[in-house]
Amino acid sequence: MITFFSTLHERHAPEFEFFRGARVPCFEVPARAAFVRDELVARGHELRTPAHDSAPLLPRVHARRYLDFLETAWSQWLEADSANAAVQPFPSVWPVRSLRSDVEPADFTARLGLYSMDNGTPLVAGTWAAAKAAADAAASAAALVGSGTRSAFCATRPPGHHAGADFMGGYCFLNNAAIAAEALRAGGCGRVAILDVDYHHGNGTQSVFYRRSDVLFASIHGDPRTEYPFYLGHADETGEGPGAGFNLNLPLPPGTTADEWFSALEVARDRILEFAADALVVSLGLDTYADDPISKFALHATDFRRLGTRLARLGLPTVLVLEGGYATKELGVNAANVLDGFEGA
Ligand code: OKP
Ligand code: ZN
Repeated sequence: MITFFSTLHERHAPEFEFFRGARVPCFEVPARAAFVRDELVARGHELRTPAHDSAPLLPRVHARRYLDFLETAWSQWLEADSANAAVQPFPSVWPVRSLRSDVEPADFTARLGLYSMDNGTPLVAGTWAAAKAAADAAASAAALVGSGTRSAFCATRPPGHHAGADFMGGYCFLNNAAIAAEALRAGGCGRVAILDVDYHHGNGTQSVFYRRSDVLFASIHGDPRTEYPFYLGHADETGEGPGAGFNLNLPLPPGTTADEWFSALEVARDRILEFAADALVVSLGLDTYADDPISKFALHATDFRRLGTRLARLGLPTVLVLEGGYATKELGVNAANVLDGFEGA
């Protein structure tokens, strides 16, 4: 499968995140994309450097002031104090209910909180370059698929599905799947389905399309009662206004087995077929893997081949974008198994 890959992902390499109040090494690391690239090359998949500029698409998904903040965040951080060059900024205060989010504070950390949903999404000097390259890959894959190629994959990081119109979170900055869907829409696809198979609910993607009927969002994920992102992803979230009925959440409990997971996939598949999508975007998280260090489903390497086969049987032009998956060494085999299952269907 033609796979879009840029070495610019390496520029997003934060050292640590917070876990239980302590600094721990990041789970979302550059080696993830390297393992995926190496396995795809070994199996004969074609790598391409993204050539489409996603800049015109970004405001269709994200708020202008959030994009402006993200693009210049590191220089703003250095302006606050030149000693910040060696420091990872983290938010420590957030505009929750009853606080104002319409006024940008002059304080950098307060602005970072305004544009963040958690303190688990470290930002570094190269974050914008890496996130923009991933968005460019999404735009490039959508352009290729929109012009008649059956499928394309984005072997990119950082991931995107937790990023909303005006916030980062969950290791995500720009919502690559939403950008791919918008690119397909702009290219003439009337109806686009997004299927999110990451272990974590794609709260950002859901929120971007929640009031729209032209983009269906369907997601299978760990129940938000116990799993990140906690505050979205319940089964009763079915869309609003013109989008009523165009959002499908299939939360599953920790410990869900592969057979149970594939039953949920059939429910999602039926809804996508009923929707009569013209194209499919897959938020391909591989953290449903049994040995994933932060997730609690039990899919194995062969299940990812089965997933690829099921995705292909939808019979739709398909863009796949990498989301999570933190069993880093196994990530390449698991991702390549999805692509090979798809192409072998
Ligand atoms: C991103 B994606 C674990 C902290 C978990 C949030 C998880 C983000 C997952 N120590 N932080 O959906 O794979
Ligand atoms: Zn995830």
